[in-house]
This record gives sequence, C-alpha cells and structure tokens, in this order.
Amino acid sequence: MSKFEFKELPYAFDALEPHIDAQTMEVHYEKHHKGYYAKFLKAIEGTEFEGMSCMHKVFENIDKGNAGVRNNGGGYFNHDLFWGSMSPNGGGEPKAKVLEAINKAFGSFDAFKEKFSDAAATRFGSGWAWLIVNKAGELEVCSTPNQDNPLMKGAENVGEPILGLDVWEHAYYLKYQNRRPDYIGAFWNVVNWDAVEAAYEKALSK
Ligand code: MN3
Repeated sequence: MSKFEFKELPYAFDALEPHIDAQTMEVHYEKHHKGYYAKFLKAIEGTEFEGMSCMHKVFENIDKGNAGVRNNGGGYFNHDLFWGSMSPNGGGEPKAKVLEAINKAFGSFDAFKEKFSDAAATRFGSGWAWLIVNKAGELEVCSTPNQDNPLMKGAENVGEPILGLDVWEHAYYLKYQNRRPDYIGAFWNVVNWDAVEAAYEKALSK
C-alpha cells in the first residue's frame, strides 16, 4: 500500500501566516486531508483500484469506482497538490518557463491571475480552481466541483494540474468567513512558483 502514502506537510502549520492561519492549516491537514486518505484506502479495499500503480491510473478509471473512491481519492490527491502549491517563501512571479507559457496562453501574468481568481470565486459551492497543462501542452484555467479534478475521466477540462486552489469553506472559513475573494487574494502571496515550474516541466515530459 506504500504507493498511496500520506505525505508530511512540507512546512509548519503556522508557516503560511498571516495568509493562511495555523488553525485552518492544522484542521485542514490533520482532519480533512487525513480523513479523505483513510476513507480512500477503505474504499479501494478489495477492488481493482487497490492494485493500481498511482493516482493517475485511479482517475483514468474513476468511472468504474463508486462515490467513495471518487470523492476520497480526489480529496487525498488534490490536497497533496494544494500543500505543494504553497510555500512560506512563495508569492511573487512565476519562474521563466511557466511565465512564458502563461504569457502565451493568457496574455499576461495579471490576466492569468484574474482568470484563475475568477474561476475560484465563481465555483458555486465546494470545489477547486486549477491551472492545467492540456493534451496540446498548453496552459488552461478551469475549476471542478467537490473533490473532482482534471485528471478524472469525463472531466470538462482534461489535463495535468500544476497549481490548485481549494475553495471549500473549510479551507478559509475560520479566518475569512464568507469572504472567499479575500482568501483567493491572499493565496497569491504564498504560491510556490518553484513547485509549479517543476510540475510544468514534468507534465510536458509525459
Ligand atoms: Mn480541503
């Protein structure tokens, strides 16, 4: 079962203060994320998913699973990507290759930020905003409901996610209450562009 591991948070709970508060980080990681992971392992027990080599395979075959595999598998994977999308040394501008691709796809970094923020703000209810590398190797912004992601078979926008933002209320309510746009605005101060650059290069090499 080691291929589906529960990774350590790459920084302390209070490392992203004041943008993401310590209490939210702790509950989000220890309760929500860990809960999805435990329920995912339970949901795949004795099924064909148990033998799959990675989450990408799980998502390619998600239509063969039940809601437990989909929701908890998504929750497990999406949060891993989310923690890696942020860093106490984050913020600023994207690194060279991603910046070039962003300029090509969206015109400018500001135009991209606006599009991504809009996708995050207008996702009704719970879900995620994503920056993905599509099949043509181009960048796209999209959002998904619940714990879905762009790797899941049947997704509206298909691609490899390289940046993800959790817009479930549990991700921001303690600090921002109903002010989701403030939380989205704060996110830009902690985006880990080194990780996004690495994920972009990895996605292109596939
Ligand atoms: Mn969450």
